Amino acid sequence: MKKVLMTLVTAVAAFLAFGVASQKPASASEPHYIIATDATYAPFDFQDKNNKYVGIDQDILATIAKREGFTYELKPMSFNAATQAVASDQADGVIAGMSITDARRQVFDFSTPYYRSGIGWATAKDSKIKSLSDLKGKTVALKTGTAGAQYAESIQSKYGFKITYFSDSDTSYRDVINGNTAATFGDLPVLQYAVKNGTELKVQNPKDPFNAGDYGFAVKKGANASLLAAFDKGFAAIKKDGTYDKIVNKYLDAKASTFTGSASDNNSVFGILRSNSSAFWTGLKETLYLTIVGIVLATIWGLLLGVMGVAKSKFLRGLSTTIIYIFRGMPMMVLAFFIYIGLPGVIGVKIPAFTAGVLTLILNEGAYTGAFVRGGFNSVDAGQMEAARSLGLSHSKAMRKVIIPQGLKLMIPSFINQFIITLKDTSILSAIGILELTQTGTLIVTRNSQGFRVWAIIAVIYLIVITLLTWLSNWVEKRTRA
Ligand code: ASN
Repeated sequence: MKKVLMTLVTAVAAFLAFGVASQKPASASEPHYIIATDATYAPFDFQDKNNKYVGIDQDILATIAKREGFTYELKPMSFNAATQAVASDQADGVIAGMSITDARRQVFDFSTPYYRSGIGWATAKDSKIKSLSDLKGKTVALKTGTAGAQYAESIQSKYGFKITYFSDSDTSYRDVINGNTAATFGDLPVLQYAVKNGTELKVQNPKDPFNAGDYGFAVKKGANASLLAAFDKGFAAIKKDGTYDKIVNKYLDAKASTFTGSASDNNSVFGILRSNSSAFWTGLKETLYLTIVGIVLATIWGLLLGVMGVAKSKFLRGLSTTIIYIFRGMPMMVLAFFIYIGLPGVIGVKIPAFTAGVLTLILNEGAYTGAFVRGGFNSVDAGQMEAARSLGLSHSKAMRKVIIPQGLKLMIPSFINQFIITLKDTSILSAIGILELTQTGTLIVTRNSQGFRVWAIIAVIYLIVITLLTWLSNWVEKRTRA
């Protein structure tokens, strides 16, 4: 038991060290920052056909960083998670077409305003809805945590509509187009760019946005003053020398196909696979990496919890039951947000997304493993223990030599099941910005709007990997039986 515990502690320590080390250290001459973004927000932040982060925001940031001599690592996630990451010190700044509002000024310091925006609302092209009053009794699609959502919430009771939330703009647009919801509220320039490039929506207030305002780059209030100052300084310079206008025009004047690729790249499963092969591959590698590390560490932790669950000591049994109870009862997404967004604010240490993801897997999957391991040991016939003890074996020796080997065999199918669940659960970790397979799919869909094909491809990739994992597990099972 002690040995297992030591192995676990060492593995976790090594792993955490790796996570921290993989963050590029800041050098004295070139400060390094982590910048959160919402990479589903064309024309401001999105991935182009080469899976490179582009857009007005991204070009502005890259140009300013070069001018002002800082480097950064981008963390793409939902807008809501991106702002929370900055508020909890997980990221140093956020650039995401973020409206400067009074409420946000309580939490963030904003740069010089860099783009005029405001809230628009849109319906399906052929919708009969013409005014906000027509929304009575209907449902509108909103993007969580955005200024557009806040505006719609503020007029909800006046106009009597219901609300459904999504974590990215494209999904809310699709929901309206598919007829599930009647309208969506969002930033006018983003809606207009989508419509211009073929999204079948009708913007109802193209000339007069609600709550007109500006976008700003943001850092946590009172923190990262030098990053904000560098941004402002660089911004003033690129505004003056015309670079800013060039960047804006590059995106507003261009056809989306410049960034999204040709029709043949997007109109067939084969085309999508070919043009995004490196993105799919990178996403798959991340999923596999998370799965392997997650399975190994969660299994060790689960075995430990299971053994504790059948220990002689009442305290150890109680501890195991409590840990299993807490982490099995907590939705995995909540746990991931708690570790990634909640914890760093309290302990004052940045937790890299990958580390947070693996900790989530260890705690969640480990709890399930612990429960079936405990059950497996308990289901070994009580007579076996009695027989072993009557032969003079101590309790711990009887456990090690008689109960555990038999119990483990009983548990093999449960282990295989849990490995498959772990693989699938890694997709939940896309919410904290880990660029695994599911997040890769989201970024591709927001660019090419080919939801059916892209999600079919992703589903098939998961199925293939799960099949391989099942084969491997069954092979191992047969060997252990032999
Ligand atoms: N425009 C949104 C806001 O400021 C941000 C976004 O959706 N990326 O709330």
